[in-house]
Amino acid sequence: MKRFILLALSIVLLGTLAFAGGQPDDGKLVVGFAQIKEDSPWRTTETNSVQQEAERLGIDLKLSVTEQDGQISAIRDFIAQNVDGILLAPQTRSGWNEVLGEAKDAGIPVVLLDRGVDAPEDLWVTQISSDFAYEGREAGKWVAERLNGKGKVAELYGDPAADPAILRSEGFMEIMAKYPGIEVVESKTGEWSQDKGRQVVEAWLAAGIVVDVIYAHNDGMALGAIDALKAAGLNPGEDVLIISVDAIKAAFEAIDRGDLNATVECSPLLGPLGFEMLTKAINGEPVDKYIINPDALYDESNYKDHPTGGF
Ligand code: GYE
Repeated sequence: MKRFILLALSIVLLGTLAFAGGQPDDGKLVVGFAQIKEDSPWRTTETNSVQQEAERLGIDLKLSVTEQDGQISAIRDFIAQNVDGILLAPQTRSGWNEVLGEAKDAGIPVVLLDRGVDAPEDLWVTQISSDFAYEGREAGKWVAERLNGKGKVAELYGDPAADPAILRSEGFMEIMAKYPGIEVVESKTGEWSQDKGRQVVEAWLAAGIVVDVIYAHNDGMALGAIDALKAAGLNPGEDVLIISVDAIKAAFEAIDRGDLNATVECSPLLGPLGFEMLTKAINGEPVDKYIINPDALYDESNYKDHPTGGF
């Protein structure tokens, strides 16, 4: 009988040790990914990039896809599960200080994907993203050249609280300020979505607002603008020029049809860099605070040169 009790106790003890820290100790890294809930090809491509890289590396990925409040809850769940690291695509710039402080106190490194936050830099390892102000400046230079320095522009804004929208607008306006003959007559959020982008342009048309160019912070809203212009009997890409950002496949298809004029690339393929930097941080190795993906502008003249035909 004594032997049986000893055997039972040793099994319980071994089992407990094996699950120390709340995870099966199979040697696999466990990473939580707090992704933004957003119905867009860009976001889906980014999620797939992270999932495929986790599979390739044999990492146990806990994926959560929610609005920002849900992202904060998800990070707290990841901390409770004692994950080894966290990937976060922060929906907006603010509201992260407390939960990122909790992750830091728990000794869990956080890598920011595709957007920045206004939280102190010691609360996160690195931001891996495009240079959004550069994207805005490139779009502004293209518009100035196409308008020959004179005309009216309307801006379809992303989420006004989101890092890429704020910086894409700042970069664009920095260039527009150099051309007194160009007037930005409208700027309204299309909330990153094709449907909302369409609604905004429909309202501009109904109000009799006439512009030469629409600058959209992402391809989704640009596609909505195209829908609205066509419904009004106008020729997008001719009557009204359209430039956007992201370089998703649908944007290149629209350029091919003559509906869209240009898009500035913004790569969503952040999985490999995300895990490379998170693994370095987990191993206590130094990581640059900002890791910027290079971007390029594609228009009618060079879109067929894109290596993959868009994301
Ligand atoms: O440009 C847009 C999505 O954060 C850079 O998010 C990303 C942006 C991207 O809504 O399509």
